Amino acid sequence: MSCCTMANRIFLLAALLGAGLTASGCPTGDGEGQVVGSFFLLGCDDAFDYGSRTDPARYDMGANFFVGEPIFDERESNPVNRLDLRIQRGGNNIEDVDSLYIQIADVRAVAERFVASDYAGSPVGANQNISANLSLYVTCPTYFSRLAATVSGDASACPGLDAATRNALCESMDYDEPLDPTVAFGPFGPQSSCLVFCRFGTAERGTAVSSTFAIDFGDIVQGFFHLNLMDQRLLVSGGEICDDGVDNDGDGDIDEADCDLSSGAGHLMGTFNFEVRRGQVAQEFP
Ligand SMILES: [Ca+2]
Ligand SMILES: [Ca+2]
Ligand SMILES: [Ca+2]
Repeated sequence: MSCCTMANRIFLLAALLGAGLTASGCPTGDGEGQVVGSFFLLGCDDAFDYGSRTDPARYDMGANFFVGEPIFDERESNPVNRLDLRIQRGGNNIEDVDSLYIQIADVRAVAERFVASDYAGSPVGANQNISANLSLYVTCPTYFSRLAATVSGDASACPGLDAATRNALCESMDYDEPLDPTVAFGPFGPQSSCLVFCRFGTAERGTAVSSTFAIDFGDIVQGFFHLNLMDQRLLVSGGEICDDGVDNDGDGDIDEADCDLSSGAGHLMGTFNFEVRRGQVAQEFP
């Protein structure tokens, strides 16, 4: 971690005393990582499109703000630990930034996968244990929907990844290193929608996961991902989406002619390495 070595803590305490530090001595949002992509988004600002269907635009969030929120969901029969992770540029309210929001519905289920020797990541999509969406209030201010991660019908969400390759990738990952969204990343293919954790709190490969496993404030999360993105409005409409290899409306025909074209699609890739800390709500101007 860039922040939490003892020397850095002392430096930060000296330099930033009273400037919104958390109890651990690190500023809220501290961490490292990248969020880049290649996608199009039509109708950004009346006439302005971000890229086009045939020529997606490159994207770099300039991610520099990383927060997380553990949530204990106390359902009667089956309580479950959830986790929300948020990666942004700057610590403004979500309506004022580009923001990648990753939600884990069942943290223990991710840990169970993580500790397995053949762990190769988790699929990311609307109906998966991990979902993710990208809001773009800076890049595309009039786009009020989101680009959501979705598992494409004709591709496996997570590529094959043997233990040696996975470990080598995790050990050599430089979370500060810029990524090029036009170059293949790690084991991922162009339609992968998958998140591979390199660290997941206290989970340790080869050891059993306790029934109460959770990610808490102060735990480290580290990983890398490749997401297949689609306009969220289309994903929730229940209609047939053209050209995604999925029978979205469940009528038995895949990608039939009576379908809707997405007004935004593409892919996103990235890395993250941070200690889970709560994002403070930015002050509203009086
Ligand atoms: Ca159909
Ligand atoms: Ca149909
Ligand atoms: Ca379809």
